[in-house]
Amino acid sequence: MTIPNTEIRDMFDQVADLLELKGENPFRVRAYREAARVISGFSEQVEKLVKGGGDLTAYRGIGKDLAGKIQEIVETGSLKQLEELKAQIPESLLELLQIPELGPKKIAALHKELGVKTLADLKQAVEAGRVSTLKGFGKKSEQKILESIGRTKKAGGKRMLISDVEPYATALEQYLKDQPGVKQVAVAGSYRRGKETIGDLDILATCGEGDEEQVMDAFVRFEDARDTIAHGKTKSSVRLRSGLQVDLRIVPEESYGAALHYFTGSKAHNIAVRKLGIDRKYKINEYGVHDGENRIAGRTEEDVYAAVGLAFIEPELRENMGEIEAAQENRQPGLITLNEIRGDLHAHTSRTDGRNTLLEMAEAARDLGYEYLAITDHSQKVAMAGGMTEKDLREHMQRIDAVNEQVEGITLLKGIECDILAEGTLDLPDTVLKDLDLVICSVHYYQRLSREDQIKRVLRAMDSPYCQILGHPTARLINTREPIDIDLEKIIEAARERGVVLELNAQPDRLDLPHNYCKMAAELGVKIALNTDSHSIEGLKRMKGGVTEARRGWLTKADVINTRPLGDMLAMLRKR
Ligand code: DGT
Ligand code: CA
Ligand code: CA
Ligand code: ZN
Repeated sequence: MTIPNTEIRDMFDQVADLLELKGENPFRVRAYREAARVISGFSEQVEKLVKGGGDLTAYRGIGKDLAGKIQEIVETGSLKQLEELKAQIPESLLELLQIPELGPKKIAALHKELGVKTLADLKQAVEAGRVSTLKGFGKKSEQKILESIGRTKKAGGKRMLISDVEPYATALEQYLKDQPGVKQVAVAGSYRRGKETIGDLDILATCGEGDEEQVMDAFVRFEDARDTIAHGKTKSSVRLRSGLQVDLRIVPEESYGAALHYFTGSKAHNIAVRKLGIDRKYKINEYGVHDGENRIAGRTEEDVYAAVGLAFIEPELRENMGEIEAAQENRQPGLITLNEIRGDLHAHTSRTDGRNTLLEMAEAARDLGYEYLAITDHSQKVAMAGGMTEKDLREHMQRIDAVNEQVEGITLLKGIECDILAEGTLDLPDTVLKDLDLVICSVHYYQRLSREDQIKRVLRAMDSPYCQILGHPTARLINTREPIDIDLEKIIEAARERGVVLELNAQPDRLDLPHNYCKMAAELGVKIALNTDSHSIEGLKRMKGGVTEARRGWLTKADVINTRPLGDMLAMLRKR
């Protein structure tokens, strides 16, 4: 593994940024800036210098303390101080550094004086004219900040949804596999871990000796590539027309497993694995696991894990959220798979805001091999989606009965997605809810209530014996809308007490309940319903993305109610 000077420089710059955001002593901040500057002026590789036993303190601007930190970076690939700082400061605050008008000092002031935590907060504060009331900001700078916020979004500053990235990843993988000389191809990085959003694609390949150049040439000629950012023999990068950056690395076959492991990440997982190596006096990098001069593993990921006493760890678990300990103790979860899903419990039809009829939805679900599909159209409050009154719903229930008579091989369940009103009451009377097979309760309006009012409202809804599933619990829309301000730990606890099932909504921009809370819920014995919330027959196929999020949340078949046959599934719903 080599660490380029630029990477060391960036780490020190980040430390300086973060210290400044924390309002630390300006002299300390300046020392790190100076170190970054000195390193970027080096003409030789810092790593080589350190490994060759060179004395860094001989350089101006580098004292004993910094020399020690450089050594740490060269030896471990990371800097503990930086990781600790990152953990202390909300990630959203770092986004603000994208605004050219704002340095860390100004961001710290915005945070302290106005409570600004995100770009969205900043926009609000500017629009309300609050920013110009602060020292160091004027009306003019307010205007500039507003323009910059607009640009960060448009310039593709946003991470792409994994569902939007998937077609590119699949096409590129196939395209590379089709090139002469290519042996193995894998898309690594956050994509392989199944993260909700993707920063860039990291592709690895192996090929015959001497074929590297033509493979790289083919890569930069990929028809959807807009710009070539770098074009080398072992590493190239392109930007696609969508703005997505793609890196391709060609690695030796004996290093393929080590490289796949390294570039799959996450970084936190890699650091933890490397630590296990250090305990055994091994050095682990993207070329292999080394015992002194000997490479003892690297061809496959399994070998890499085995070298440090671990069973293979599924990519979706690699977030350093306990997977290392689980693999050491051989208590890894048997992660849920798509083919274990027996039905879908949240679907809309053309009666409200869906595109397809009951019959079309039923046949499509049957063709997916499902045993059941719950029809859960909207209740009256959601008027713009054609939400139903009690009378409407009773008519709809009759139509569902009729389709059940007509279609073989699938059972439609009579359900509703009942809106949770502002005060936490349900949008339809108990008299009709009691006649349904299944009731999902969801928040659609009043998303900006205070934390206190929001939790009170949702808990009240959950108190109703008819609330069997809590739909999309945070109401977040990834990249578009923040989650409602609510204490999810309390919601999970309440679900446990009342026997309410929590939904993991599989819509690509929802993925709600988020994976870390899925894990928490399952640990407390709260069951999950994995639903597409589809509004069309195509939407029913979105289950796969939900399964990925479920896997990231450590869920097994046993945690998810719609892996069960119909009777068993219904028996797991709250009695009323
Ligand atoms: P992204 O692209 O932001 O969605 O997230 P990733 O996880 O794909 O991150 P990326 O593309 O920056 O790097 C790919 C993988 O390479 C990352 O998951 C772990 C590994 N990696 C990158 N930088 C470092 C590093 O400084 N130290 C270690 N240990 N691993 C790193
Ligand atoms: Ca990436
Ligand atoms: Ca990358
Ligand atoms: Zn819905």
